[in-house]
Amino acid sequence: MLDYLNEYKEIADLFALEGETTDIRPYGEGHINLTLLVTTTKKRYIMQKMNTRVFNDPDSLMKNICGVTEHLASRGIETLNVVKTKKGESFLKGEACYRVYDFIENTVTYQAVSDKEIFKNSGRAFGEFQNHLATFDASKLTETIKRFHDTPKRFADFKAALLEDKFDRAKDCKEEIEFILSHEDTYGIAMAGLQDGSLPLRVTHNDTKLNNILMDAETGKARAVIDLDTIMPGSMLFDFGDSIRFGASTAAEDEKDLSKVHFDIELFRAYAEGYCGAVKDSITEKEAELLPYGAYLMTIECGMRFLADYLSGDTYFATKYEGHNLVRCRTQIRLASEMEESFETMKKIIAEILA
Ligand code: ADP
Ligand code: GN1
Ligand code: MG
Repeated sequence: MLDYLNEYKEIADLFALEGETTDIRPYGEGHINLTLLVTTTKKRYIMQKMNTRVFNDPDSLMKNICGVTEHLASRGIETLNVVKTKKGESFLKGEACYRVYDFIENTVTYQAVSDKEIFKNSGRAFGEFQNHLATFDASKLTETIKRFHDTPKRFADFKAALLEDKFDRAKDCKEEIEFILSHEDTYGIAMAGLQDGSLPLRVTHNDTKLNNILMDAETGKARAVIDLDTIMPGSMLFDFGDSIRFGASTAAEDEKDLSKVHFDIELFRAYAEGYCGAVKDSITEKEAELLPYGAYLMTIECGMRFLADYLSGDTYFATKYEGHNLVRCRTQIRLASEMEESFETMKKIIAEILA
């Protein structure tokens, strides 16, 4: 294994850390940044090599993060604390870019959850997070990835990857391709609503999967929403939907055995209770009506993104083996098709919760 301490100590030493660095090792299950746990003689930190291919304007990205975290901290909400470089910068700029956060201790992240209470707590926390962002001045935010949840655009990107079929992989995933192609008429509803104003544009997190929230290791209550790279204007459907996509599943996002992967309506109910309870004063009728669709949309969108990346040779999401993105795509398709069957039940649940 790579000697991470040796490889990254010089970089860690450029940050204003307390104590002497004694250990550096990879940490977590994120797909985008290289996340390292740095231990010093005094405390622990998270150091990330920022993915500047995905986020190509790190200055604006860190300005967003500093703005949002200061906004939250000034309201007494636990959030990421950016540790500056010894020169006083919010991140280290160079051929590669790095940033450091305090490690938030006594917390856990889940890759899958069967405990309804924990999932409900995460729903409440993401809903409350949404409320806190409502008072953040959106004009201060840069859109870090343009058209991030513009599903028709994602579909066009998918079709371009399919047309190119750079690695001759399309032949191995005909069924998955067919599923994505055959659902085209369902992709435009959220964008159309944002464009005609019938869905409000809000400041949203946009990547609300369960491992982007730190839960208290003892109480199971949510402590802090993390991974703030994608905070930008969006729809509530995106935040609600992405949480359901990842968390209301009976298996991990990359479970190979599809017989274990199901959309769990009781987990959906638990999350919806937490989330809707928190946003009940601001959610519009149309948003409430479309929350189930948001869950389906984020799931199939993610499926087409995984499949497009598989077809393009796995250049976007971090993968652990060949075919990892295809495995991920298959779980998303399984979930999306089960959600399609459950729309009426989901709608009923949301209506009951908001009644
Ligand atoms: P990515 O964008 O690659 O998903 P994240 O910022 O989500 O990167 O970090 C990856 C993982 O590292 C998270 O899922 C979480 O488990 C852990 N993590 C990140 N920041 C912290 C922190 N400040 N304290 C504790 N754990 C953290
Ligand atoms: C990525 O950064 P991470 O691992 O929390 C991705 C999300 C996907 C998710 C799928 C910036 O999230 O959009 O839904 O993987 N983030 C980015 O697991 O593309
Ligand atoms: Mg993450």
